Amino acid sequence: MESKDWWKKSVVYQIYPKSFNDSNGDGIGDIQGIIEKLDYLKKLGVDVIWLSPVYDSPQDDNGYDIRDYYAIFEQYGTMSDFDELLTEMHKRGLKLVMDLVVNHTSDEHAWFVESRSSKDNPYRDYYFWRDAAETNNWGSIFGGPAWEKDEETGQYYLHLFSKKQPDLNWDNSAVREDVYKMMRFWLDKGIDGFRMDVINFISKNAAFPDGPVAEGDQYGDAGSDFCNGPHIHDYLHEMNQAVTSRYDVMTVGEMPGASTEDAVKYTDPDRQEVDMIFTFEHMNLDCHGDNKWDLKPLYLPDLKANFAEWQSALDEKGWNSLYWNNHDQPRIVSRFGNDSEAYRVLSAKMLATCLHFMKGTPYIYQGEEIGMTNIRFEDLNDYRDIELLNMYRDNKALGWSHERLMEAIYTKGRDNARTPYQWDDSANAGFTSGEPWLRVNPNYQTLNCKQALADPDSVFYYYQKLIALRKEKEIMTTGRFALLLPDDETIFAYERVTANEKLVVLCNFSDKEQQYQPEMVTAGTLLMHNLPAPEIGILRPYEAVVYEIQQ
Ligand code: TEU
Ligand code: CA
Repeated sequence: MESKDWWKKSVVYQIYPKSFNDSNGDGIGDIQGIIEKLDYLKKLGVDVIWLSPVYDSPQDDNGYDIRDYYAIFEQYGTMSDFDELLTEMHKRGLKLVMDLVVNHTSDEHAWFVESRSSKDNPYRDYYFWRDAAETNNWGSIFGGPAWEKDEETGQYYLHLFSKKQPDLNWDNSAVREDVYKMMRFWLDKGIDGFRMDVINFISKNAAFPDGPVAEGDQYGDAGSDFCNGPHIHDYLHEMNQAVTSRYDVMTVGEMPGASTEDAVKYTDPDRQEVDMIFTFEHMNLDCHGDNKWDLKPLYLPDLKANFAEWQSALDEKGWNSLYWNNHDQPRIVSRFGNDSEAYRVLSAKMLATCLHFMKGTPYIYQGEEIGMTNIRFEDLNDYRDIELLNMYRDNKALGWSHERLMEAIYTKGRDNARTPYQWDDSANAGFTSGEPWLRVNPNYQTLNCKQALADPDSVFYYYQKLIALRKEKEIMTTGRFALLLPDDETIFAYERVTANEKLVVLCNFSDKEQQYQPEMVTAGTLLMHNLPAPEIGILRPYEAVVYEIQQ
């Protein structure tokens, strides 16, 4: 019998359906396309698939704007395609975690269509409606004000994301009950859990006070007036007790702005809220403040210190997710590695080593396992993501040069992660026989899954080994983390310790040879390495080594 916390030993693979595999030539990935690739995912060795939203949606935010929680987006397929996917996954021992997007719906959702129709409609309070004087100075994360005037009733509705993503009013128990009912519908189909979209935003201070406006900003900082808001723990506990605790499932909450103190509360099993969360702190170290587009180089000791803080904060109680990539983040080999011809494969393996030997559940984003890279499309019209297109518009108006704007997009744009999966060197990387919805990265001729599967030294087989090792080495799940060489600016070193053994992990994040004290690994046996014949005390450019030491 599988243990209740099977997710502590699992490796999760995220599929962004629009870009994964197109089975019918319309240029859009789909569910049948995913089914075609399940044997590939089984070969990789992952245990769980996190599937980004496949629900009916007008696709304003690529499915994170849901129009009908009980239907499949027609270009992804049908409900019977979904049922087939779930059956085929379970046949292969793969679990399916769906994306739960309930901070907001699409403005085309029936609830919002009703709600906006009149002030006394029974669904009016499913969303936040206010007269002009009662709105506040918050901005939308996708640019512009967070309040949109609706001509029908002359009131404004709140949208933390796009105008087509109105925020649900979780203070209304009818909203909560409708969400729980929908969750049970999917859980009763047999899915194995939920990734919960910006779930720590669902509780707002409904007085909507203005937030302080930082120097140079246009909108107020909401602080805990929507991020980790007033009733967030009550609502997550209620959801746990009413729904998720009644199934053998995993839950991971996406939580921008959550600190380690917050995370201990959210993931402490005694509090019965969620199993783990996605932190954003390590993803906000290569920018000034919290403006991802205001670029600054990563200072490795900052990254090390942040991981160490999260590893120790959740060591006794709670659980970490571990990720470099997802559909909102640029590709890690281009971001913290080196995607040049000389170092792409090597640095991708180094980054994988650095992450997968930490304590927590690792998440692999589609293409990360073959070292897919960022793109640099010259023409802004080749981009599709609402967030980066709005940023270009807004910051151009603030005087940013085209060059600075494009560099920000090349470095941080979400489309970096959303270019079609590169299956092989045929037209459109084998993703589609039609016109892809987003251009394929031009490097697909040499960087693709077919090539990786044919090369025993590829990033793919390195990930396959890392994933297999997690099943074999209990210490990867239970060992206590301790950071080593905290001030070193090029080596990320740490150890994992149990009563009778330890692992020492050393990763060179630079393109120069580095040295370390040989006694750090004496009497150790080499467990993992990304270059042949490592020399103790020396790390070649982007070299990663892991030693196992009995104690
Ligand atoms: O993302 C939450 C979120 O805040 C992101 O927008 C992130 O901060 C930003 O994109 C960093 O580049 C979730 C989903 O993952 C994202 O795809 C959605 O756009 C967003 O919520 C709204 O549903
Ligand atoms: Ca398709």
